[in-house]
Amino acid sequence: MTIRVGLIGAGVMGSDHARILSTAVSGVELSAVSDPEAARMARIVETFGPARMFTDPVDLIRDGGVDAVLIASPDQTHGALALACLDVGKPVLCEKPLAASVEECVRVIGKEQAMGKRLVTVGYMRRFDPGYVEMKRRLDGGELGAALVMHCIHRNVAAPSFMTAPMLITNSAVHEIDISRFVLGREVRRVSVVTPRRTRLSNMQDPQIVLLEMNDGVVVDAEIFVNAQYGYDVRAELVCEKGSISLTPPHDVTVAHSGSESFAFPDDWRPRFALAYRSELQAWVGAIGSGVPAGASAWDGYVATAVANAGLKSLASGEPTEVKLEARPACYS
Ligand code: ISE
Repeated sequence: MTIRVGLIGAGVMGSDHARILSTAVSGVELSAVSDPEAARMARIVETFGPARMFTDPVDLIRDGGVDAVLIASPDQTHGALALACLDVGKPVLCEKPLAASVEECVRVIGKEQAMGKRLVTVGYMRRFDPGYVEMKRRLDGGELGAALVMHCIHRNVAAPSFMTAPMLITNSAVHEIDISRFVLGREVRRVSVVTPRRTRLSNMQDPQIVLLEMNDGVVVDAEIFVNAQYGYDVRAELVCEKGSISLTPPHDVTVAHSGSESFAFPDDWRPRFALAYRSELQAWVGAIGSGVPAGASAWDGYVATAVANAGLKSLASGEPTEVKLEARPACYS
């Protein structure tokens, strides 16, 4: 059976998802695309083959030729579009964040729970990155003892013009929020955002240090620096009682030349997490076929947004902020 996917959003991520779906994922066909800009839709159709074009994303969601929906539109549109997918009972992979507000996330969870069916997956692709998967496997194996501290680094080359200081948390640090929950298997109880000296190459608070206190006492520190200039660089080291587990940068070669050995950093997250994106999409398509969910759930999407929002309060107040979560519905355990 071929799953006909409708893609909402033909920007950077939408185009990349279109490429991966059309070239690297089996059992799927890109059947429709929606974007406010006709030229961007046309580029996807020209490059990746015939797909119907919709100006209104809700028309795409309701269309009989679309079995499942991939949302890659701007962050603030995610929640309403995910709800529209649930209205018609279609599986949806929603790019992170699930929704900008906690209230909207709660509406998605409530609706999914009432339907009695897991239809929403959130695109926290790092859960499919071989490095983080192995980090979790080694921690769960127990040979290194209990986790104590997780150090994370998340650096982008240069922030797009629409990026704001709060977005370092809601758009970038949400990945560390999600992946630390995934690796450690714990919830975040308190968030503090520390603001170091600012780079002169940006007019917002950049970098920021996001500190997550997990409910078993593990502390996660994440440096988020979105104008780091030199390359896209994501690192993590999990310090345990009897050793530590570090991600190794996934490059194909190192080059020895002129007295030094080096490797190249990617420009952004697409090459760095290429394998993760591909596995995430393949797992999503497989899960639609099998009915067994894979990847981050709507609950995970809700928690990431709730923790990020606590981070926003801490950024504004300078104080640590407690995270208060709803009770987890049984369908997400
Ligand atoms: C972007 O939206 C992403 O999701 C990337 O993975 C992240 O590294 C980047 O900081 C975000 O702006």
